[in-house]
Amino acid sequence: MKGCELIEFEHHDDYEGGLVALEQGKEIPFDIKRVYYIYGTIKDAVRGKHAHKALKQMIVCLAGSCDFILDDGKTREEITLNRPQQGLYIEECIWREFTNFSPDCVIMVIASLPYDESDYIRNYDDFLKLANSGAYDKN
Ligand code: T46
Repeated sequence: MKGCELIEFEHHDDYEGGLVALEQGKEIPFDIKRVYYIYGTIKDAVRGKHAHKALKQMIVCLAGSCDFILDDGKTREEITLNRPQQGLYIEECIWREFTNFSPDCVIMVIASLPYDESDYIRNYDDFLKLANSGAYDKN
């Protein structure tokens, strides 16, 4: 789906363990303005249920697993995140929901903008109108 990409990060593994490095301008294709993480989420919680007007994010499941449902206003895709060596890159105007959290799930999100409630589109009908208006058509 345009506007979303599952990215495999370079990882440095040896018998002692693994390491992934994320740098602005390399693995992270935007200036980093914020990092947050989500943990201790109950299995059947459904988080997200919104899109963003301008925010781009790289989402990494550092431990455990969860499922992301991604929607560009025309199609829906489901992606399981369960490895810290990969990141889900999501651009603006993509509806996301995430659920089916394992008890140990920790999600780290690297974001292109500071937190701003006015950047959220929380109504699905408003999202559909915007997504299908052509304003966010991706090349
Ligand atoms: C997204 C998914 C993956 C803040 O105060 N600062 C922040 O940077 C964020 C992200 C949230 N908050 C507050 C706002 C709410 O009172 O934390 C509370 C939970 O936020 P929200 O309901 O937006 O969280 P999620 O897990 O539904 O969604 C978050 C991000 O908001 C969203 O952009 O893509 O994680």
